[in-house]
Amino acid sequence: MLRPYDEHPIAALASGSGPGAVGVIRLSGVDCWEVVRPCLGDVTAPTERRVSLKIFRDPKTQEAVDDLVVVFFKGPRSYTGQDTVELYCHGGPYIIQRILGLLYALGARPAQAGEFTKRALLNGKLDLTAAEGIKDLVEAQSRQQWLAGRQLYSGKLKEEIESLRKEVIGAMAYLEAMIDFPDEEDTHHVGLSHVRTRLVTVSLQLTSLVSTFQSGQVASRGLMVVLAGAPNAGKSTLLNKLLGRQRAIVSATAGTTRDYIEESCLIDGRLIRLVDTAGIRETADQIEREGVALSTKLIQEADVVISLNASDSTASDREGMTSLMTSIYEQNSRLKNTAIIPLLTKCDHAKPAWASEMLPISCLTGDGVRVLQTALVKIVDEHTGSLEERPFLTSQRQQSALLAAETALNKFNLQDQQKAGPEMLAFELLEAARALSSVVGDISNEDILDKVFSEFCIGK
Ligand SMILES: Nc1nc2c(ncn2[C@@H]2O[C@H](COP(=O)(O)OP(=O)(O)OP(=O)(O)O)[C@@H](O)[C@H]2O)c(=O)[nH]1
Ligand SMILES: [Mg+2]
Repeated sequence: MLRPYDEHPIAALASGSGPGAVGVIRLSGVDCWEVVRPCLGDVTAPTERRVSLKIFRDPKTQEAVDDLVVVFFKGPRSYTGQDTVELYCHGGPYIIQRILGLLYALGARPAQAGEFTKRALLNGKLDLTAAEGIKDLVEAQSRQQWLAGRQLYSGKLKEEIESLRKEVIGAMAYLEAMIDFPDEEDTHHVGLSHVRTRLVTVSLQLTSLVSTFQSGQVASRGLMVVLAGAPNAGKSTLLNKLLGRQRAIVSATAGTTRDYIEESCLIDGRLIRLVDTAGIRETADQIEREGVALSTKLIQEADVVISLNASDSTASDREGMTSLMTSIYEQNSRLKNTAIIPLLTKCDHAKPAWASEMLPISCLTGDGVRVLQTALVKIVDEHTGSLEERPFLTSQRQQSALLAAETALNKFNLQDQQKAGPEMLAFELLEAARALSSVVGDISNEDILDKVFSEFCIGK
C-alpha cells in the first residue's frame, strides 16, 4: 500500500559539487513550475520534455543570474513521478547557490539526502532494490561497484526474489485447500508432498542467494582489508605504501597508532578499503586497550586480514598473531569467510627461518609490494568473478530479510516433521513470503526507508 508522501516542492543540486561546466538543479513536487516561473519570466505552461534556453533572473531586481537550459517533466513521466523541473546552468558554485537560494525563497524546500529517489519509490516508480542500485551506481568508482548497481537497478535481484515468493505463495495455496477441504485425505497426501518438493527448491535457491552476500558487498563497497599485527610490525608504513601517500603517522615508538584509520584506494581498478589498526598487545594503557579492542572488532568484519610479522619481532608477538589467526579461521562460516595473508615485514633486515611460509615484504625497498597487491586483486576477482551471471545481495538489509525467510522455511520443515496441521504450516510460509516481500520494499516501514535513504547523497 502506498503511504501518503510529501508533495511539497523540493530543490537541490543533482550534479557534483564544485566548479564544473554544467550544474544540474532539480526541482520536484506539486506545482514546482510555479516556483521557478517568476525567475524565467514565463507566463505560459511549459511543454513537457522539451529543451528550452532561458535567462534566469532574480524576480525582485530582474538581474540576470545565468543563461540556462530548462526541461519540464510532467508527472508521472518523471524520475520522482511528480512534476519535475531540471535546470542546466553554468556549474560555478556562486551561480548554483544563487539559483538555489532564489528557489528556496520562492517556496521550495532544500531536499534531504535521497529524497528524490524516496519519492520515486513511494510513487511506485521503482522498488527498494532498484533504489539501492541507484546509490551504488552514483558511488561507483570501480567496475565491480558499477556491476552491483546495474544488477540491482535492472531488477535482476527483484525478479529472483519475486519468483521465490511466487513459489512460496503457490505452496501456500495447497495448504489453504487442505484447510478448506479437511476431509479429502488422499488429496492432502499428494498436496503436501508437492508442497515439500517446491519448498526444497526454494530453500536451495535461497541458500545460494544468501551465500552471495559477502561477494556482493565486496563488489558494492570494496574489499575490506585490515592490517593487523603487534606494535611496530609496520602496519602504518604498509598503509601509506599501498595508498601512495603519507596518511598515517609512522614511528619507531611501539603503540603509535591507537585509533583505526580507514582509507580506500583502487588497485588495478579494484576498490580496496584499507584499515590500519592499533598494534595488538597486552597493555595497561586505557586508550591503547580501547584501540586493541577496536582492532579485534575490525578483524571480525574484514574480508581479508593481512597478518604482519616483522623480521625483528619477538616469539611472543608471533604467538599472539598465530592464535589470533587461528581464531579467525575458526569463526569462518557459510556467511563469512575471512582470508588471511601472512606477511613477513621489514624483510630488508632479515628473512628468518620461521617466516618461510610468509610473503616477504619491505616497504623500504618495495620488495613484495606488487605481489601483495596482485594477491588482493585476485581475492576481489574471486569474489566478484561469478557475480556477472547471477543475482546477488549487496546490503545487510537484503541479507537479514533472506535469513528471516530461510528461518521461516526451516521452521516449516520442523513443524512438518512434527506433523503440524496445515494452519501452522501456512503460517510459517506466510512469514517467509513477508520476509521476501520486504527485500523489494516494505514501504510501510519508515525506519528501513530512513536507513536506506540516509546513505544517499543530496540531490539524488
Ligand atoms: N627497515 C624497515 N623498517 C620499516 C619497514 N616498515 C616499517 N619500518 C619501520 O618500523 C617502525 C614501525 O613502523 P610503523 O609503520 O609505525 O609500525 P606499526 O605497525 O604501525 O606500529 P604501531 O602503530 O605502533 O602499532 C618505523 O620506524 C618504520 O620506519 C620496512 O619495510 N623496513
Ligand atoms: Mg601504526
